[in-house]
Amino acid sequence: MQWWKEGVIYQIYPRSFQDSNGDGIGDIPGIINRLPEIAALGVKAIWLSPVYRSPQIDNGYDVSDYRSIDPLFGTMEDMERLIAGAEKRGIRIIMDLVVNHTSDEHEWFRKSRRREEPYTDYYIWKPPGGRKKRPGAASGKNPPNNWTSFFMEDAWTFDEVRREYYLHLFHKKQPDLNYKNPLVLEEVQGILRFWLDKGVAGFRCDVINVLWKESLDDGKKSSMLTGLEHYKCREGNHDILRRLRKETLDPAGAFTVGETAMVDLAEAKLLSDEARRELDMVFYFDHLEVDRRFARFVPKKFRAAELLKRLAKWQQGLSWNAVYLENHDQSRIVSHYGCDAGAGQKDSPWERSAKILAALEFTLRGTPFIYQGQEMGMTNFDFTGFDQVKDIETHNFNRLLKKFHLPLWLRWRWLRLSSRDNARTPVQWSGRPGAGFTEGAGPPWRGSPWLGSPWLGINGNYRELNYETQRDDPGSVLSFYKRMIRLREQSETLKYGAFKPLLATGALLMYSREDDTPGGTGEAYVAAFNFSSRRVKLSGEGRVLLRGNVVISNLDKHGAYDLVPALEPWEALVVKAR
Ligand code: ISL
Ligand code: CA
Repeated sequence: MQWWKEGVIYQIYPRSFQDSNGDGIGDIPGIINRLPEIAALGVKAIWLSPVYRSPQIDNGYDVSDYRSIDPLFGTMEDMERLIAGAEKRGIRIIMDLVVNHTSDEHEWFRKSRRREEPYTDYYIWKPPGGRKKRPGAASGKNPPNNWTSFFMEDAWTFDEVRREYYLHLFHKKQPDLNYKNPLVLEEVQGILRFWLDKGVAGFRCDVINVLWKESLDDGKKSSMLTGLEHYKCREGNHDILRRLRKETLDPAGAFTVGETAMVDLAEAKLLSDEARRELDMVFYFDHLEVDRRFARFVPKKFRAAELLKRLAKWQQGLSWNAVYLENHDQSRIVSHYGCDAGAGQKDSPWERSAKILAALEFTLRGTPFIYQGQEMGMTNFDFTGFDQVKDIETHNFNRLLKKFHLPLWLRWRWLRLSSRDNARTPVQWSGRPGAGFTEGAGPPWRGSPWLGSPWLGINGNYRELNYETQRDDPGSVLSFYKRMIRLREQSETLKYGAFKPLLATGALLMYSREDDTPGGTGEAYVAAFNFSSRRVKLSGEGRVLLRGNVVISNLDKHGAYDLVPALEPWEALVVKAR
């Protein structure tokens, strides 16, 4: 029995979780102070977004020393106290492994740009491009190829010291490591061993499917990422993962979940197939882009039938799923697929739809991940303009859209929905100024420059929507999450049963989870969801399917159910059909 199939994993984005020293930035002592609340949720592990030393260009996903803790977050002793404190509560710690790239302030890069051995080839360096000026290259630039970055910029930067270009699939201060140099893989093995020796249980592996750049040839022009075909899920990448697994991770019994950008089902199967010993599971994005174009950036109409089709594809396509609805890069799911009207209010569309999404997550097959604040229904930010946004991805995309002369109102409409800052506003622990996140001296929100103000604005709905108002309310979103976690833990069918799509029309979707193993219990649950603010009638077929004893209702319905005529607005209903 693998622990990571049995339990729930809680993601913490440290800088927004809990500040303990009044500088307006979350830190590790703050997390330690909140271990009782995390344990009360009933999770089995914490995935910690990066706390390593970093210039913080990409909020820690730009690492300058993998073996030390950034002073913003505390000390190595704090980290060791967190690991020990969590373990005392039966909670494992999973670190964020960011090794597709380092910070340009990492010692390796500082020496590589000076051609100091053995670091000269730790990164991907190339002289300026061919003799003819590359079409489309910015003036004065002559990059080795036409690749673009995930942050909508050139993927190459000319270094004045080495007089060559270096590759960066993200920010120019995040140079990509060169995995064709065997020394790089050895360094990564050393990082893994360092943290495994500290007692961590495994790793969430950042963009772990783009490590191997097969060639540096020009890419096919693409709307999103020119060059992707040369480095996404290449055979060399699989070899790297198998080696890390065989030589370091398996001997330590370590867990891994890969974050695999732009991955398709066939690639995800290869990466997470147990027999191939690469990753235990992967984060894909398909189910969160039902109402989006160009990955998650341009909105389109949400259709429940499309969501069910994509859920079924991955639930039935992979032997095990990482089930998640939020993380530090995604908008808040209650604002995305739910409705955040009446945020913080009892029996509002917000409360119902936050619960409908919890019911969805915990009746899917796979390891559930909860992102900090999701358990209390935190919503997208209430910023009113780009001046309040900190995320570099949002600002870069805004700059790109400006080049295409999109008006400000349209740019803001799109980007306020997709900005990663939606998930990064401070966790709302109480209704007091600073939302219980910080007691900093500065004004309690909007991230003003004074010391002690939160690094990013606190959502103005913190007064009504916060942990304290929900903790002791049996009808709260938080209490509903706790019930879902317990229900799943107690049900082998909800954990391991087969996923079967049943029907989806308009805003209504239904599926079942069944123990159809030979000699199994034959137990089956049927789940029905109304993703709309309108009452939805059930068809004859739907009524027949949704029969049995209620086990989950976000409207507190219970008892035997037969021939249900309709679902109320934002209603989730799960019955034990047999
Ligand atoms: O591809 C994405 C999913 O739509 C992008 O959101 C995301 O940037 C990409 O998957 C990589 O994300 C990870 O690596 C980045 C870092 O900025 C993100 O926070 C991290 O989750 C670079 O380290
Ligand atoms: Ca702090």
